[in-house]
Amino acid sequence: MSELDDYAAKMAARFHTFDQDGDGQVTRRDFRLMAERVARAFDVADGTDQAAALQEAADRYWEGMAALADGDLDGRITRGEFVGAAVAGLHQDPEAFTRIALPWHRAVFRAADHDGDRLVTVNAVDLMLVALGAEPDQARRVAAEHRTDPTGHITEEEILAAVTAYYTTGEPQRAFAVPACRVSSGTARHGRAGSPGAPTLSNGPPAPPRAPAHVGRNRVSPPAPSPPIRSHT
Ligand SMILES: [Ca+2]
Ligand SMILES: [Ca+2]
Repeated sequence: MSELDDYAAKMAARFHTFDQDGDGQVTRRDFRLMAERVARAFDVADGTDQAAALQEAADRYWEGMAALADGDLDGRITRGEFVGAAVAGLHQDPEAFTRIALPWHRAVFRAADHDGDRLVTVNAVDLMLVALGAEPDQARRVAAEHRTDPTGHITEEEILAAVTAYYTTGEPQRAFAVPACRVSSGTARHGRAGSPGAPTLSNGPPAPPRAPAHVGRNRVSPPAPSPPIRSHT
């Protein structure tokens, strides 16, 4: 598979984590549910500035993705549109990522960062991942792979750099399996979602109900088939 195919497969695997209500399409409601889930995970009370910041960031993220993805402008993003949007709008384009998705990830980090020092614990990153749809065992492993500072904390910069790499490159998904559905990318790398050249999913088996890593692995470690896992027992 090419780097682009790897990327598209990774995004196809993520679709169900965005489809929070499980109706097979992503809508503004799903993004708002995602914000509510993060708020609950970090005890962000309704009516606070932080709750509003999460909702606003989620709305912004939805609007950015919809502008890229919603080819028929019906307010719903299908899996194919979602993958097409990520390929056409985020892949290899950190500036687009910064505009569309980074505010959301920053808001999630800040919800987790109770004291506002831009540092969070490994456990907080674990909770963040689970709130975003990762399975607990996988979230724990990915959280533990992050580079920590001398005090054992993970910086905001580390998290946002990892998330940017995750969404803009075909870096392999180590912590989560990529489903077996194939994506034909053709020459559509710069094509708009829904256009004739946009990538489409083949009729492969559906993505299994598992959540890939949302934030990245430790980018300073060499790739290893069985990365060391910090014991949480
Ligand atoms: Ca949905
Ligand atoms: Ca903190």
